Amino acid sequence: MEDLKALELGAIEEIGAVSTGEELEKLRVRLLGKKGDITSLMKGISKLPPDERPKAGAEFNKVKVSISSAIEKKSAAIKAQELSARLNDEIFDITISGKPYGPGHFHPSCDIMDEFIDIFVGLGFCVEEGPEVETDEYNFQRLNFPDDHPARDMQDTFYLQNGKRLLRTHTSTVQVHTMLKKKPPLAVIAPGRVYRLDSDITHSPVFHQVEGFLIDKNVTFAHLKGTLELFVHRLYGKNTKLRFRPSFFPFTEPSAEMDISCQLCGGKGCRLCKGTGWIEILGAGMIDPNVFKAVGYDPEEWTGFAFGCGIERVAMLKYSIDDIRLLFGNDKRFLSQF
Ligand code: FA5
Repeated sequence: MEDLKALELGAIEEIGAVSTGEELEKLRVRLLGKKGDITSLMKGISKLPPDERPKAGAEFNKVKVSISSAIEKKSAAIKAQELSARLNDEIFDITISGKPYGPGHFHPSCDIMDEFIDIFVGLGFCVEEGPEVETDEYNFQRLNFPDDHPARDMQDTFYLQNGKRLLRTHTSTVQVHTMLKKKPPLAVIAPGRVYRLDSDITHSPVFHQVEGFLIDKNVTFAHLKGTLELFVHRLYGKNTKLRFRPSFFPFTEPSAEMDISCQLCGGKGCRLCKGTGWIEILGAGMIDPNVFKAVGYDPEEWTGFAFGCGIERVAMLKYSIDDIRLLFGNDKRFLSQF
């Protein structure tokens, strides 16, 4: 106990004499650290008779608290001293003009989204939105994805709450929400953020889609093709070629994917289009009768087309961007080019 008292007095004296933060930190480690003076002295407790140990332990704790608080006080005093020295030394010229900030502008993905919406609103479509956190029912079941259907694997899903909820993998969910809320005829576009476990130069784990669907009597694939052709020619110019490839989506029958000629290489083949000259921008098709049944529409009476398009892909093609990740990096050197 005498050694402990001596250590405490010595420590308080040394703390008082320290003049920099660095010295204080070294002293703290020497006194209170794992291999410090107090820890070494504490080892002696085990040699005491058992009935004296609790009292000795309590004494050690008191000394630790007293040294820690002396260090804290000293640290605050040193910081205050350093600040006042800096304030005295530094010259701050308030007459120097600040760094100029240029006017901001929209992100290229927002520009494309707005242009997309404008084109379709001009065609009489109205805008609907849906939640980003969804249930299996809206993302899959009501879109005719039966349980364990292999098409579920095409969309690598981020699940939440042990699979009870998920981050929507596509904006086709808004088809279901809208059909449950409204009666046909309908012409809707649904822009929004979607999520997939996917990452490379043309795939991002979070990206934007615009869903479009039109439900009326006697709608045919020709209406779908005509609408998309008009959209592509408005957005990219009349010389842009487009092609449809047969595909599969559980919620459309027949289904197709639409490619447009690569704007980066003019169709010759490059890194972006993986040498093919074409880039896929959307999936589309005629709404499957099972989707109508799942929302209570009569499939004998109503027909419709739907499509879902990746906004970043469209932006990449329009502005010849060869890596989708640039659109999410928020590097001002990149963004200032638009
Ligand atoms: C779908 O998501 C369907 N819901 C589209 C659809 C809607 C089909 C209505 C039929 C009717 P797909 O998984 O192919 O389909 O994605 C559609 C588009 O999203 C792709 O063409 C592509 O442009 C874009 N896309 C897909 N995955 C990514 C990703 N990880 N990063 C960026 N864009 C992506």
